[in-house]
Amino acid sequence: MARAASGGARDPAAPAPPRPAPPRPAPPARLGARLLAGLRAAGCEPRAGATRGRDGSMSRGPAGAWVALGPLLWTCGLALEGGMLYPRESPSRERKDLDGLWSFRADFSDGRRQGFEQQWYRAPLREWVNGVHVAEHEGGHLPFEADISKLVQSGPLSSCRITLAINNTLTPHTLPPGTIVYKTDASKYPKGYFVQNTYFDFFNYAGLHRPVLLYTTPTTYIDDITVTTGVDQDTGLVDYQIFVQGSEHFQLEVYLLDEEGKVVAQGTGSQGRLQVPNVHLWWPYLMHEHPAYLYSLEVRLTAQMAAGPVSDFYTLPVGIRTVAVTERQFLINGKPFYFHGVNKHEDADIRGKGFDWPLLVKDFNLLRWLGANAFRTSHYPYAEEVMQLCDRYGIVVIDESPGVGIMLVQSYSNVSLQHHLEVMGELVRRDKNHPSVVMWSVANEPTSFLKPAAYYFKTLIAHTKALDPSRPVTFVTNSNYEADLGAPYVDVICVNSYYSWYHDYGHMEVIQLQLATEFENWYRTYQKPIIQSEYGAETIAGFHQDPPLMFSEEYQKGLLEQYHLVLDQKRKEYVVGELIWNFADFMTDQSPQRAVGNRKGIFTRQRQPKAAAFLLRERYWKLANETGHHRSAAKSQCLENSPFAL
Ligand code: GCB
Repeated sequence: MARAASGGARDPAAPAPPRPAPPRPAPPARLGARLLAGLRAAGCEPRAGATRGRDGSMSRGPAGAWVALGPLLWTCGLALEGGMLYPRESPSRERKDLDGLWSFRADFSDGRRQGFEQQWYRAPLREWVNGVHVAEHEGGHLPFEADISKLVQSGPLSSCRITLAINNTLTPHTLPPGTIVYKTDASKYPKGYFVQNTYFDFFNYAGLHRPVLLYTTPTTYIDDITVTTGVDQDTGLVDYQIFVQGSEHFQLEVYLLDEEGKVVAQGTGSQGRLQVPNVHLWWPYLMHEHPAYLYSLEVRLTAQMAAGPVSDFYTLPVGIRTVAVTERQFLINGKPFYFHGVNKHEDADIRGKGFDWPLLVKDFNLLRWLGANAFRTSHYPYAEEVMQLCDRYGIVVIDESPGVGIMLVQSYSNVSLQHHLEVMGELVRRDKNHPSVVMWSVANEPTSFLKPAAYYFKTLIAHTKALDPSRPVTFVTNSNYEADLGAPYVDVICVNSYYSWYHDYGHMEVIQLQLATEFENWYRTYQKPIIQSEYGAETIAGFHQDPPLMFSEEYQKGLLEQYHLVLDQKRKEYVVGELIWNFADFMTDQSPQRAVGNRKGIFTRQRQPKAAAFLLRERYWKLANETGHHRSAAKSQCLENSPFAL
């Protein structure tokens, strides 16, 4: 048990004593290999099968037992052990990025279908170090890690081989769900022909999409930190809880530093409350003259081990802010917040879904150019580095799980629900400390009118709230307001609609009536704030038509303008946000409805603006000036001149 578990926050009125210099850390003794998500359990040609380790160590042990115990056992037993702090360098920790080109090996052997015949896809993703199996994980997008201290060799000539086997098959019980369908008509398909079906609209890229990191900690180390924040008049409150692994005998010191590096509060012990007088709150972009204020929480651990003292240091960025929902409003720091932003995808030319810093910086510059203050991580958790930039730039996030395409009745089974609960646990564990995250979304457009959806969403939402009582929870619906069985459990109604796009083609004149009626129906039924979580039109950049025809830039603009007329009325009542579909064009499966991907972006896939980007820019800056709580902001073409440039 942790020692010194009581609060121990210092008197906020007393001046902060100088911090003692960090004690000299003991040499790092524990090596953790962290495979930071991107291990998307989706997407490659199923015929490529699971990628095999170079050592060929794909043998599965007693297959029957695996199938019988299946994902439930693995997710329950393994997924939530320990914390998932982002690996950072510190005086006691080293971090090495293993980015680059790995030796990929697709299986072209005669037995390559074995995996499908024996249903290996029911098993999680696996990882070996120097031929020893160290970890497995089910599901993509969220990080997992393993302690590999005992396996790495020491000495100048030794090398360390890390092997990953990634199984990209989607089943009705994975997230997202999918099905493997065998085509048995011998007149049309060769023997054994099958396809992977999915129920979502983005390309299912295979492989590793995010960094693989190797990092060290001392043998006794800070394993997890949970921070929740509050405000009492002009005093900020930071409640912290720290988990330590490796010893029960340790001391913890905690310092909160402002942006100038000055200690503004300090405490000791595994949990406590820090009080920050004259607090600088974390405000969203364009809601304050100094948005996104981040403090640093420095945690110092010292433990007495048989071999001598051990120290560990970890610094967590902390934004102090509150989030609340009323019948008609979404409040940040007690002030009404209106989401004017976008839905995104992790997608671009060349990189596909792969994480890319320059792309990320470009996207954030475009968001700021646009005057967007929010986005939804449609339709899966984004890389941790994205969330860190949101914290830094004040971009508010609706953090969505990979619960997209939940269509089939089988996907509401207990096996599926158990996995979904586990995934929400992993998501909350990873993103709980980000001030930018203001709401969890457990799913996108499920068949929430099906009978089992009621129990499924009731359980899932209650579980997510229990994991994190500090944030509202939603899922994004496109079901009819009367038929939706999950809506009673959400805090905010998030509705997608495509008036004059997927029906009433070309008839923009019906949008206002249909949209206003829909809002009124939802509000009358639930008295909860509403977000227009998707709307948009497919547009090929450079297509022009007057009068506006579908797929032209003029049609996209015209359709958005019709939506805006209604949004402008209803935002005075209970509509609290609008998120365009989509920030940029993105790749999808091939179909007659998609002309090389989904073209509903207001930017092209190469991040060039369509006419709609300029329209939205006008609107978002106007909204910022109306709804922000600061002196009027002049939008500028060039970010350096912007009052909000960082
Ligand atoms: C939706 C989905 C999104 C699609 C979009 C579209 O409702 O949530 O994933 O890409 O519609 O363009 O059809």
